[in-house]
Amino acid sequence: MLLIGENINIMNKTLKSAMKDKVKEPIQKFAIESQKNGVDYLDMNIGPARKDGVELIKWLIETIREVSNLPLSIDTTNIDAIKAGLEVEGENAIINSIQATEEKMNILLPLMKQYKCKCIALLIGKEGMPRDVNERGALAAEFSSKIDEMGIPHQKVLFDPIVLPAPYQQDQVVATLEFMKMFKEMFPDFGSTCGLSNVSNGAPEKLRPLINRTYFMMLAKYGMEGAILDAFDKEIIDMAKGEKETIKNLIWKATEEDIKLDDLSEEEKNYVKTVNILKGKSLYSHSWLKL
Ligand code: THG
Repeated sequence: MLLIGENINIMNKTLKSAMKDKVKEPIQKFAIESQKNGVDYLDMNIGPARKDGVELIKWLIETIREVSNLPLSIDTTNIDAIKAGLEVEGENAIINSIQATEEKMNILLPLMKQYKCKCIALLIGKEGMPRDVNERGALAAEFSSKIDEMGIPHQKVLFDPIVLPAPYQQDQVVATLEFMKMFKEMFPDFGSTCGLSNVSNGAPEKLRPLINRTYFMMLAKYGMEGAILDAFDKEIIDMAKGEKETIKNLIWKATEEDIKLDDLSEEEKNYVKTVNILKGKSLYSHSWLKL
């Protein structure tokens, strides 16, 4: 599993002001904590960063490099900022991300080739978010043929099938699972990843880790090879590293068949109920564990 810590992101209020005022300490604290918990990469999410993106990404890399040697994922749509990041980090970096539009692929794939780095291929096309499994498949096919045209090795590309929030778009949560079922067969030597925490956006804060962990294991059952995830949730990292075998097996079983709740512990019941939401068997509501 390739684990990318999501926590250095401009949506976080503390880090947003730290990035604005160039205060290193909170960012370094997040980097140290993420590395301690065992992620493989750190995502630097600076949003669109239309102004000052170049300066910001350079400063962020410098700041992180004082405390961590983990490779970095450059998460922005600002092309100059991506270039500036690659200039420093070279082939160790991941471009997060490249959308499946002619314009983005034509600009970013040559950069990827030049720096020999990895990229995340985001399954969003010129018409925006995919609406079902077939649209995801069509976008992946377009991306894949462009990659071959450019002579880029498949191993350098991590497909992101787009994870959407269960509280608002439960059908898309199911569609992404369905897509993963056929992904490995259609695109055997490409990698995969996803913005895992999207799935629990809008759910009660305390229950988000339960949703994230459950969905990650369900995706993994169908071949998902990593995620951009909450590095402060030590349990999800342990699970990804195979240290929660019993829970993982229960999640896998519940993904395939309907399981009786009667003989299960409280913790096990919660995982099975959450699987039932994420596979579309029960309708999402904030109180799904109480039903
Ligand atoms: N695919 C790819 N990259 C991505 C995403 C994706 N990058 C951004 C995002 N989606 C993944 N990263 C996050 C980071 C934070 C949260 C969700 C996804 C998150 N944060 C809390 C919130 O917004 O409520 C708390 C913010 C905070 O305090 O940190 O949920 O899909 N390729």
